[in-house]
Amino acid sequence: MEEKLHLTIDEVHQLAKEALLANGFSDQHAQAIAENVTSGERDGCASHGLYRVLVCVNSLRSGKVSADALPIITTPAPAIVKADAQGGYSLLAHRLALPVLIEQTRKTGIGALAINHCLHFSALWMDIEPLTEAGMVAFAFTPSHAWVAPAGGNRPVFGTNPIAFGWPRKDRSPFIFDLATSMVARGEIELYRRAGKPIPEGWGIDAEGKSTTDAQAVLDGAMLTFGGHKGSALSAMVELIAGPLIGDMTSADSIEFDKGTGSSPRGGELIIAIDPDRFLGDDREQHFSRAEKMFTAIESQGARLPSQRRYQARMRALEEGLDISKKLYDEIKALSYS
Ligand code: NDP
Ligand code: PYC
Repeated sequence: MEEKLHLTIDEVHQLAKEALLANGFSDQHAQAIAENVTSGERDGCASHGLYRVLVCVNSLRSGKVSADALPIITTPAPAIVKADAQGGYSLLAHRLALPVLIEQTRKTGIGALAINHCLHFSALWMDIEPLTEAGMVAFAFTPSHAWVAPAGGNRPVFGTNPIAFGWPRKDRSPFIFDLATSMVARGEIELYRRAGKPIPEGWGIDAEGKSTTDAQAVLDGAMLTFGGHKGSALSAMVELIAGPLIGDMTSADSIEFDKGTGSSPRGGELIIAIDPDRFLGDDREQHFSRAEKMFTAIESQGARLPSQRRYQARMRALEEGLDISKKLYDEIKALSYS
């Protein structure tokens, strides 16, 4: 049984921020990253929680990410916002560009934010939740590193390429799903490897193309898409719309840039926001009540909505704090002294 430590949410944030600052990240970047990984840990998303501090520091030490880049935000067209992260992590660029995206989308009804030239490690639900809080429908996409074989193939082409979608709900937490187009996020397989546990059958293949439950063999071989050819098509879409369309790298470009350092993927992220008021005007309530009927129909048969697990974990963590792996805690603490 893995040894755990009980921490408050503030202590988790402090642990992350101290390690990031000690390794040279500017206060703005350290704050944005620490807030993000703390939210991941709080919401029960361990693959995109504190564990990512190790990857961020490795990326910095490998010279793959800027510690203090100041993003440049521009609006080249009324519905287009661009955030050039200048080689830093995406999160500060997202933070600075978000109010601009919301303002533009209120004017135009639909708006797109391209975050470019960034390193990206984070869960996408965090990038769209603030848009749903502003009453908007939102989508987010990002490629990663080429780790995933296309359906019918056996060599990596795609990243784990997540897609997130958010729908605002009156007086309730938003409907959000956020899913890798691979069977699982790579971070999940990394957590199995760290725990020395076999992964479920079907998540990936080894370097010879054979199915395996050995986490390391899949990390060295290829991950598989979810839903066979359907996940493969969606993954290709993410490569295209959050790569070439916005003038940025594909997952294949990103892994080449990485040069085997194990750093976070480099590339872009596309976020699309829609203001329902521009479609519906005064009829919003009437039409949104139909959405609520659909959510009720799902839940009334015992099925759950995506994100419900996260929201429950969030409530628990806010009330009781969090149990953190002691091994991970020690590794992050050690980053400040090594
Ligand atoms: P999961 O397969 O665990 O979950 C995907 C989605 O399905 C979540 O919204 C989840 O909600 C929901 N869900 C899970 N089980 C059920 C169920 N039984 N009924 C209804 N809904 C369900 O996540 P992934 O492994 O696909 O991805 C994990 C994270 O990794 C994502 O946040 C993603 O953004 C991130 N990621 C980031 C990448 C990057 O490059 N930055 C690359 C790849 C992934 P809930 O959370 O409530 O369980
Ligand atoms: O877990 O697949 C993943 C991932 C890639 C980049 C950030 N997370």
